[in-house]
Amino acid sequence: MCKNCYITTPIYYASGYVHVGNAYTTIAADTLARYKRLEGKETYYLTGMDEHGLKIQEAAEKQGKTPQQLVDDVAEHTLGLWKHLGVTNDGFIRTSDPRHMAKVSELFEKFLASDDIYLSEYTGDYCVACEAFFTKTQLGENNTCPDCGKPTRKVSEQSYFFRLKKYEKQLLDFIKANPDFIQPETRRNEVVSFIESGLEDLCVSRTSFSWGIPVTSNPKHVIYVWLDALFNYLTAINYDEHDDSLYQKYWANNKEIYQLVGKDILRFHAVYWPIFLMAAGIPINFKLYVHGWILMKDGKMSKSRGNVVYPYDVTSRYGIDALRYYLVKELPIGNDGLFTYERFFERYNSELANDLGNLVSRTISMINKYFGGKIEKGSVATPFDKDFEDIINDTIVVAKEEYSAFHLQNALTKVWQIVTRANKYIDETAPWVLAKDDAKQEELKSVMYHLAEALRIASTLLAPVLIETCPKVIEYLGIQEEMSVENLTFGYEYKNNVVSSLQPLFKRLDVQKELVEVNTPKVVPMDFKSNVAFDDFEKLDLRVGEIIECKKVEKSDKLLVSQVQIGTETRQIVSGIAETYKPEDLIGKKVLVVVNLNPAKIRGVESSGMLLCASDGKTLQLVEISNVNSGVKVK
Ligand code: ME8
Repeated sequence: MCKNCYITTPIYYASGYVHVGNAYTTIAADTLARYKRLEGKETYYLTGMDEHGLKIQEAAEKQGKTPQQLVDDVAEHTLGLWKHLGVTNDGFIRTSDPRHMAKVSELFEKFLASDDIYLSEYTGDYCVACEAFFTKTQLGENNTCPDCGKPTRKVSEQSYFFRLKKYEKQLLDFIKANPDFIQPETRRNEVVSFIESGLEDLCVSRTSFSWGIPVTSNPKHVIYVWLDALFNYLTAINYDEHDDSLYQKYWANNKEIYQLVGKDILRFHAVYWPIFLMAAGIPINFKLYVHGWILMKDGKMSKSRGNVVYPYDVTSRYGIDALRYYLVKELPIGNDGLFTYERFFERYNSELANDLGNLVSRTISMINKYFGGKIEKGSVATPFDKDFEDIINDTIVVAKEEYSAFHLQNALTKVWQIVTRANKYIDETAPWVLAKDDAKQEELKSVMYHLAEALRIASTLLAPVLIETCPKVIEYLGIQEEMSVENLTFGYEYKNNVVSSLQPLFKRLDVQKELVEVNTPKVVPMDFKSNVAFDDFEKLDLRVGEIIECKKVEKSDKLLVSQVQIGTETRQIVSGIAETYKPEDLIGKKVLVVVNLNPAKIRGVESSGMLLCASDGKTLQLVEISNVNSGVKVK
């Protein structure tokens, strides 16, 4: 059996913050990675950020940031979130990393040299949100994107193309020879019929924007974001570097590679990615595991619908385990799941607080009460012991298979059989009755031992999901060894006493009260940045400026370029305010300007300073001032 395991999530678009829907892939991958480590596998878990492309460039313009500032902010936020959610990634690749960029440039040139990429002219319908062209037959009503439903735009440009068609047969043969390459099977069938309907060569460069990896031999082109992004899975582990030991270990000589993706990005991973690998002569060693979406009552979670729930909204009140548990339990393999607070509270109360939480506190308190905290096997069995033991041992086998097949929901459901069976076992054996009968002490011991074993085994198997709760239960049972599923079986010898008292693991929620709470607009604590010294503040030079000229930046819906009079000087400043202001409305306005920011090029236009705006992300207003001459200091 292979000792190494490589697990990847798609790299997240750095255009905005992660919500509970797209957090799913990372939590699911973390669950799998934690499980594989429990199996004793050397596991490398990679996630990261997708930082190039028009989508990012436009999001940055909208926020009045440079793309680099935006991706730095989002990457920092996302890393903080993963840490908060207990995500145990080993690598975090960012596509703006110079090492990644250099390798993708090299690969592009290699594809040009091998004639896998050629130059031609392209006109097509492009979706900015998905960074993808679509053919007429793929488009939705009114030329909308078939994936996200947003309007597409016509884009026409001289472009490089990748010869996908050339690899059509080779890819089909590969998929047919490797039936488990794409899972579940429904997704595999979808991919096969997509390929059988005929592949078209893929446009792999853009000239209409600049935020991306330039083509080395023709730098007015930037490399298509998917060609750039997909190679993250290899550049992150030092593919083709001087020291490529990680690549050798986790890719070249490894057959246990899980690439997890949501169904929206199936085509990119099941068609383009293997073809890129074939062209580059890199083995296709991975298997693709495709999951569905977490939906809200009114459809997919999206900012424009206003139905977004962020992970912190949930974890700040109900804890990390509750969110992880809900998401993993909610998504059946191959289908979509739902996020509603009603459902979340229902699961929290019935499964976490009642089934598991109560089982733990009842078991520990009975072991204390009847045997002073000691767990012993007991020489006389009750009539229910054998059946209970069989269920536990069977669960171990099945849950392990389910985890490894990335059937996470099934794994949880299976382990829960131990929990529900244990609660039933308490009712069947009625330990409080046995306790009153001196002749039944050995049976009582056996009951307590079985319950402890149920908790030990269930906690070990649930540890990849309930990352805070399970280690606590193991500690409550007095077990000091590291958890492992390698030789997990009924029959542990307990050496230490259980803890003498414990706090409830999950406090029952008052559903009505919580529903009011989550539906009441929050008094959100102000996310002030940390303090700076006065000296640092003084480094900023803020002045009054008067806009004397203003026009739109070419090919941009969001940017205006203004000439701003600041005392005796005139500055050119680019601002992301075109959706709120017409150029002619700004002439004569007196505004506040940061004059000593390093000059930057935004969409190729030099900008030397920044106009201050108040913005909540939806509306925006320039900070104006009157009765003060331009050039005057603001302090
Ligand atoms: O797709 N429910 O990034 P991303 C479940 N940058 N999963 C969801 C979801 C939902 N409601 N919404 C999104 C990208 N996802 C590209 C990947 S890889 C070379 C480039 C999943 O930030 C989505 O399917 O839009 C993907 O797996 C992950 O969230 C990141 O999505």
